[in-house]
Amino acid sequence: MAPEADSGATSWSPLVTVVWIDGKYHDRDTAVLSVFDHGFLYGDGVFEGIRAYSGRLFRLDRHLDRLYASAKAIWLDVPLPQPEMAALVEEALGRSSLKDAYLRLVVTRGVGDLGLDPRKCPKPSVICIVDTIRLYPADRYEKGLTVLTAATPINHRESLSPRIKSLNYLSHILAKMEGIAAGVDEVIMLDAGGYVAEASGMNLFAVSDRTLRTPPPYTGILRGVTRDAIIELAHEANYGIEEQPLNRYDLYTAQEVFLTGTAAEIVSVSKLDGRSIGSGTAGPVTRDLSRRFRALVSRGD
Ligand code: PXG
Repeated sequence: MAPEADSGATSWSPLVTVVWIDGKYHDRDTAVLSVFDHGFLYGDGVFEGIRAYSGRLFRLDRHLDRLYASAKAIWLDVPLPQPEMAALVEEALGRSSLKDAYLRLVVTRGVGDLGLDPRKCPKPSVICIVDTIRLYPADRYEKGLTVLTAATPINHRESLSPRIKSLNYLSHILAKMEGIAAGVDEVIMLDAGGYVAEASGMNLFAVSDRTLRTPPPYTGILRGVTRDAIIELAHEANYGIEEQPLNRYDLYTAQEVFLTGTAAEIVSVSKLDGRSIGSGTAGPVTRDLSRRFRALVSRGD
């Protein structure tokens, strides 16, 4: 696929935000979608959030594998093969002057009629946004986040599976709003059975005695690309890893708790539901894994 240039995107201009929509490039102001797109009308679609470090996309293939799996699960045919999607994402990044970037890749059911019947949407929409993201102020990476357990659980795994990275984030947004209303930085969500699931857009780890514990994806959480990278790094560093269901007690009594995600990277939890976790600042294992993660992303593998 050779996407055509559009809307003043000349090769020499210092572009920052770049948006590719169904074959055309736009800047932030001209990047618009139809109000009849079912991604907008019904949240009918899937997405990925991908980071680039020094101009290199971090684990693009893993993100694309998950995107195509999410699409399969919602019975959506992505209108271009995975290698072409990879080339398009690389090209969109190259169009931006950003070297450290955050990319949002979205595939929706496409433009249709009112009425949720997806047969009225002949062509899925594909969108790739190249921009930046910052979830927390820099000092939170030193001090850790204050966190609350939200009353809103994640979706049931047999309803809208949390393993699908879909455009339906309402339960996570409602949980996030509970945290905002309570004046904390972040929330932890439980699953329908009361086990600890994940944060509003991050996976979670508890650390005690050099062993990391984290919920397994099959119980119904998103299998994070950052989570997998941390598990690999922890193996290399000879930490124990246990993927097992956790409850709040396990977090309250852990020496360290940290969260992982593409946008947030690795950030520790200093307080959960009023209890200080460990020393109350980023602990030694979290710091060690953060250092290793920085080295990994700068190596780019
Ligand atoms: N759980 C959920 C529900 C997520 O949405 C993660 C875990 C972490 O997965 P990765 O693959 O990123 O390690 C996510 C990812 C945002 C934002 O805009 C959210 C995510 C990723 C990027 C940006 O808040 N969520």
